[in-house]
Formats: sequence, structure tokens, C-alpha cells
Amino acid sequence: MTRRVKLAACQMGPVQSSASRPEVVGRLIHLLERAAKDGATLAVFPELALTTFFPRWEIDNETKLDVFYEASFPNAETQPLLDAARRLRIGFAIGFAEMVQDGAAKQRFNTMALVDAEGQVAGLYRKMHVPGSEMPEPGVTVHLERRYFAPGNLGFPVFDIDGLRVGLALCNDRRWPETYRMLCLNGAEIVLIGYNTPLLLDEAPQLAHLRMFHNHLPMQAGAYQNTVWVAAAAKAGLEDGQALIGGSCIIAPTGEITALATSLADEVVTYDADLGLIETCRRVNFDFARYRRPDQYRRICE
Ligand code: CDT
Repeated sequence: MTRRVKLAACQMGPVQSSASRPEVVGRLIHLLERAAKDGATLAVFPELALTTFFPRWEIDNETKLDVFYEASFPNAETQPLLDAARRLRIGFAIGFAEMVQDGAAKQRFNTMALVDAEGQVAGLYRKMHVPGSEMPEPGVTVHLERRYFAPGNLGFPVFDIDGLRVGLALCNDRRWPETYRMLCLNGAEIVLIGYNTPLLLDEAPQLAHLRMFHNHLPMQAGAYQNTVWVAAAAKAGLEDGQALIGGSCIIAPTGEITALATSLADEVVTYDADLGLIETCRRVNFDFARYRRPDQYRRICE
């Protein structure tokens, strides 16, 4: 029997710093309703979907910084989104800034939660490949994720939800082959990715025109080389004065883009994914158990 799932990539236009959490949650619910109306049962939202992409700023005041973080998920402001998932019978992944109180200290992570179609949190992933720097650097686009987030400490977990094996990744993770390989060695059939990618690269303007190519290239390669479905959602458009790329998409285990957002605004793209394609593509080239040689990979060539 063919196993299928209709996937949705829920792209968001900019979330300006003036937007309140209830306002943003209202937008997310509307996107989820559009996805469900189109028949989707699993959706992905962007990285840091509840706020502006605040690592573009140097923020020294802790009280001002804390405003961007969730001390618990869900909480009273985000619970309506989980209630909507249950009402609409659709699971989703969403990125947010997570704060964990560790005694007197605060641990901060760039996190994605996976919620099932019952509206229950199935698990969390914390971004592994945290890019940027701790301090602004001359000539480099300010990107202070390493100031605001510790590297993820939960590995690459794969969750069983609604009969699917789902892995998560956040933005810069999508550029790294380890992300897909670890998730797929752990049995992922679907990888859900959220991202915020600035259009401009002050440090290498000659590469700026490749931003969209370098967005899709590693996701298509990751899907193909690991025979997995990928759904990826951008936060796009002019957010607090900074341009973010769009290009949200759904990619098949063949490496083909099967659905692609065309705007820089709130937009939902869906695709009816045949999970049988994973096995088909695996048989052709990527039968891990048969062809991988992990015992030889660390051998040093003289
Ligand atoms: N959010 C995120 O990870 N963005 C990065 C840009 C980093 S530039 C230092 C990305 O890979 O898109």
C-alpha cells in the first residue's frame, strides 16, 4: 500500500519588531488553516517564527533581549496555535528562541518544536550549526547568533508522529551534509527546515547573487543523497530594514523541487508526498546498509 503525506511549507513575510506575539500567532493560525484547507497534514514554519530575526542587532540590555525568548513552549500566547493544530488535524514544526532557566543562569537555544495533529509537543530540536559571531566584525553583515544561542545539545533526534518519522533542522544546518545524514541514519523520512537568510553578504558581495542557488543546492543534494523528503519554510521580505530571501519549497528524494513559493510574503505551498519514493531512490543508489563503509571512512591515506 502506498504511504503518502501532504506536506506544507508555510512561508512567512517579515515579522516586524512592532508585532505582538498574539498578532504573529494569529498569522500562523491563518497559514495553518490554509495548509489544512489544501489537505496538508504536516506543516513547517520558519526559524524564529514568533519574532523578528533579532541576531541582526547588538543587544546589551538583558531585559530587552529576554523579550524575544520563550521561557516555555507552549505558553498562554502560543497555545492557540496548538489548539488550531488539533482542530485542523495537522502537525507542524515551528522555530523560536528558547530560554531555559538553569539555577541563576539562563541557557539560550535556537530551537524548533514538533507538534502532532493532537496538538501535543512531540519533541524539540536545538540548532547545531550556530553561525555568525559574538561581536560585530568589520566588513561583515552583523549576524550575532553565537552571542545569543548556545550550540544545540540534543543531537539529531527523529520523532514518530502521526505514523511518520520526522527530523528537524534550522537554517544554517541545511548547508551541512551531516544534518541530513545523521537524521537519515536515525531513520528520518521527512526533514522539516525553517530559515532566516539575509539577502546581502557584506563580507562577499560577489556571492550575493548566489543566495537562492546556495539555499536550494544543499537541500536538494541532502534530499537526494539521503533519499528523504524535505520541506523548508523561509521568513522572507524586508524585516526591520533587512532583506531576507524566500524560496520556501518541498523537495523529493529525487532531489527535485516539487513545490516552490514565489513571493516574499505569507504563502503556503503544498505537495502530496509519496513516501514509497524513498525506498525506490534508496534501491537505485543509496542503500546505506549495503553500500556505506563507515568502518573505512576514518582511515588515513599516507
Ligand atoms: N539563520 C541562519 O542560520 N542564517 C544563516 C546565515 C548566516 S550568515 C553568517 C544561513 O545559513 O542562512
